[in-house]
Amino acid sequence: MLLAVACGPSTPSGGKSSGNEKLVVGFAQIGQESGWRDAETASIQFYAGQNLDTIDLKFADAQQKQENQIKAIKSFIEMGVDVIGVAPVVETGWDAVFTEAKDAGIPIVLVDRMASVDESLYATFIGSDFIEEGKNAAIEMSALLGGTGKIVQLEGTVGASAANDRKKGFEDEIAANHPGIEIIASQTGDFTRAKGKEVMESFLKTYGSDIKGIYGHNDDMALGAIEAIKEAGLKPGSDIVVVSVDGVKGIFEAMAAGEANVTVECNPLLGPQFFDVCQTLKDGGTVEKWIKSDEGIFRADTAAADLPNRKY
Ligand code: GYE
Repeated sequence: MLLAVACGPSTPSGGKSSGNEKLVVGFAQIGQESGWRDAETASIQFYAGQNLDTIDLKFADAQQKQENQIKAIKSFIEMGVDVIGVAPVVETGWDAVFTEAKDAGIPIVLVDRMASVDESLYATFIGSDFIEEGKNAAIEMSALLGGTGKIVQLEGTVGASAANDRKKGFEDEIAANHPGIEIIASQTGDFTRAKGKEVMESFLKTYGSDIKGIYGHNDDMALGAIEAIKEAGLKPGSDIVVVSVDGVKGIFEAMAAGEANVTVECNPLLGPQFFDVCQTLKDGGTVEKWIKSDEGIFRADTAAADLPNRKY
C-alpha cells in the first residue's frame, strides 16, 4: 500500500506534490505534557479520522524533545507530504529544518506555539495571543488580591513561546499597573502537573503562608500546585488564590470546588482549522500569517454552570 502511494503518478496541479490525491499532512506534536496538549492531539486525530477519504495524517509524538520534532520534520520532507504542521516545543533552533522544508516546496504551519524564524520560513501561525493571556491573568490576580500581595509564578517549558510570552504579558502588566503585587518567586514546572506540584512544594517550604497567589502558565501546573497547597494545610482558592491559563475541565472542577479562582482560556481544538489551512496551501491559496483563536476568561462563580459546556 505504501509502495503504491510512493510510486503513484504525481497530481497534475503543478508545483510539488505528494503524488497522492489525498491531502497528506505530517504533524510533529510536542508530546503529552498536559490535558491541553491531549485535547489538541485528539482534535487533530479525530478530524483526520473522520475524513479518511481525503486526509492522510502522519503523526509524530516528540516526547517534548526538539531533536525528535526535527527528526520527524525531516522524515515528512523525505516522504514528500503536502504540508507539515509543527507545535514548536521551544522558539529557537528551527531555521535549518524549516529551510529544508522550504527548499523541498513544503509549507510549514506553526500550530499553537510560535517559532522565532524569518516570516518566509512558515506559512502561518494558528494560535493564541500569549502576551494578552498573561496580561489578563495579571489583571485577574490583582483584582482577586485587592491590588496587594506576594505571589509566585509557575512558568511553562523553558524557551517555549507560550511560557516566554505568558510571563512577559503578566510581568509587564503587574509592573505597569499593579504596584502592590510582588512576584517573590518564579520557576519552571515544564507545563506538567507533577512538576507544578514539586515546584510549589519548594515555594511553600521557603515562603509558607506569605504566598497569597499563584499564577500558573497552564492549568495542569496549577492543579499540581493545588495539591501541594492542600498538603501544606492551606486552602487553595482562598488562603492562596489560583490563576492559570488553558481552561481544561480539571480546573473548572477545581473552581467549582472553590479551590481555584480564574482560568484564561486557550483553545486547543484546532484540528478543523488546521486541516482547512493545509488544504488551502495544497491548492496553492494564501492564508493569513496569524490565525488567532477566539477565547474568554472564566471565573469560579460560574464554573459549575460552565462545566457541562466545556469540550476539553
Ligand atoms: O497552554 C499548555 C501546553 O502551547 C498553548 O502548551 C500551548 C501550551 C498550553 O502544554 O498547557
